[in-house]
Amino acid sequence: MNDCIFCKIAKGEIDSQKIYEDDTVLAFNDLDPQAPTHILVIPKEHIESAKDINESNSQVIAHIFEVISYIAGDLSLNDDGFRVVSNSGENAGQSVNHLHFHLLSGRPFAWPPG
Ligand code: DGP
Repeated sequence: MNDCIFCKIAKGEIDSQKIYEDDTVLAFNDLDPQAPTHILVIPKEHIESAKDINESNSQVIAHIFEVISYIAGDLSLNDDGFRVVSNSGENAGQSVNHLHFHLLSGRPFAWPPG
């Protein structure tokens, strides 16, 4: 999508601090970190949010979780743990309409979320 920030980041048109990249997935540091580790993991193709996951694109979602597991191991997040969050829609606080998974670690997280 032309006016989508995360599409531009995926294409390299906007800089990001990359953590991981392959043909279909990109992981980069969040601009406004909410924890010592706060990484966004996105599909390079434009999918608006979790509401748009279906059998035509779910392969990349499965791959995103493989990537999350790889990053967690690579950055030694497994001992203390981590949280994966995807906000979908207004009430959940989604502010960028390109599906993304927040990978958060480095401090305790409350449950239930606010
Ligand atoms: P959400 O509120 O769940 O839609 O999360 C969007 C996140 O994206 C938010 O934590 C801030 C981050 N973000 C927004 N614009 C940029 C950007 O241009 N670069 C980076 N690295 N992160 C961004």
